[in-house]
Amino acid sequence: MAARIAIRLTFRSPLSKSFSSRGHRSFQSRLVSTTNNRPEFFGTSRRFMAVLATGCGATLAGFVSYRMISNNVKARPVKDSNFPAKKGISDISITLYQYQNCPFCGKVRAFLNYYGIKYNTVEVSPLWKSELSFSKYKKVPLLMADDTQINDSSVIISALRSLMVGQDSIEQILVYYPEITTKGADGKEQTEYANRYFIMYKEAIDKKSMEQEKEQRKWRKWVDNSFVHTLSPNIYRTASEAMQAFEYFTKQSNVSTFEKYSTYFAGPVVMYFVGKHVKRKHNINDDVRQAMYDEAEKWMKAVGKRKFMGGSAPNLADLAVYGVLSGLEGLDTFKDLMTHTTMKPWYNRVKEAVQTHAGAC
Ligand SMILES: N[C@@H](CCC(=O)N[C@@H](CS)C(=O)NCC(=O)O)C(=O)O
Ligand SMILES: *[C@@H]1O[C@H](CO)[C@@H](O)[C@H](O)[C@H]1NC(C)=O
Ligand SMILES: *[C@@H]1O[C@H](CO)[C@@H](O)[C@H](O)[C@H]1NC(C)=O
Repeated sequence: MAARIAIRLTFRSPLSKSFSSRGHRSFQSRLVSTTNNRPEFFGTSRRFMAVLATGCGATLAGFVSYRMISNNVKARPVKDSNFPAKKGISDISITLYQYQNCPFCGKVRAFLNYYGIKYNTVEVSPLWKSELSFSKYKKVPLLMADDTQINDSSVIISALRSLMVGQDSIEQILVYYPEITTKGADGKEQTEYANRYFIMYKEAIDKKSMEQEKEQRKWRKWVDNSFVHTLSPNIYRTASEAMQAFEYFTKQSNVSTFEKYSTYFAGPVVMYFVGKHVKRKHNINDDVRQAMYDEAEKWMKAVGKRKFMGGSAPNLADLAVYGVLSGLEGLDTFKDLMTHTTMKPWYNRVKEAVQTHAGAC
């Protein structure tokens, strides 16, 4: 019985669910709208303005506006009238709930480390997730900014970046990323966040910066929707690689003895099949290594002659690609990726920038 539970629950452990739950969904037509206390804020087909700027203390000029993802989107309830005054990111106590090897968590850590933001981590145990008992949202990463809970890696990054470049408080910024509850084909409710790749600037920027923002959004989205899905079937490609991955992952994260034990034995076998399942689901080429190399080269081609996609410094897309890979160092998948693609010099540049907190200002 214990073994069966372990197998069932292990199926939902670090990499599995994330990789298998992200199909192409259109939530346009299946919205279960939440209540809307401030129709003027996210009125149906109303445009709202996001004014864009670049990095730390850049020059500002110009505007961009965009539509909400769907005309049906309703904002979640907004606290009435006044938001608390803005607290800067260095005055906020940040706690990241994570799995050490979850690619989405690696992305958030890369972001926090690069900008030199101080934070604590809480390692969530993949089997029982007791550390998340306070939350209805049960995935990692989940971040607490003082008492405010932020869910989803890309929302966390966009919201914290918006806090760094704008004048709004974190509470106010989160209004721009409304929760959208959708019903999947299977009838299950799912939570998505609107605008998750948008940075909400409060100042204007020039046309060139606007293009750069657009490119950054495109590739951040590619990381979540494409790149990450080519990694998992590689990690668990063969039974022995699956075993290697589990040894590596259990060594890195501090799960309790029982969990470690059951994860260790049930894990590789289950994950081997998860690898196969994810592959089918996302229609990845038969040669999963090649599929991963191909995606990696797409990224390198997009970076082109630049040092980083962000130019002389990494942008959020650079940090995202680096972040999802950083948890895999030490695995064959990672070594093969570095030797069979042109990625290595770029990867090491980002790594250096992240580890030296080069974005701190
Ligand atoms: N869209 C989410 C995906 C997060 C996600 O799927 N996380 C996985 C771990 S890598 C998870 O918590 N899955 C649920 C589980 O383990 O039960 C994000 O970007 O943060
Ligand atoms: C995160 O999820 C929780 C539910 O557990 C919800 O109460 C909270 O508002 C969400 N945070 C954001 C910023 O949407
Ligand atoms: C695991 O525990 C060890 C020692 O108790 C600690 O040094 C290490 O940072 C922990 N790792 C994680 C991922 O929490």
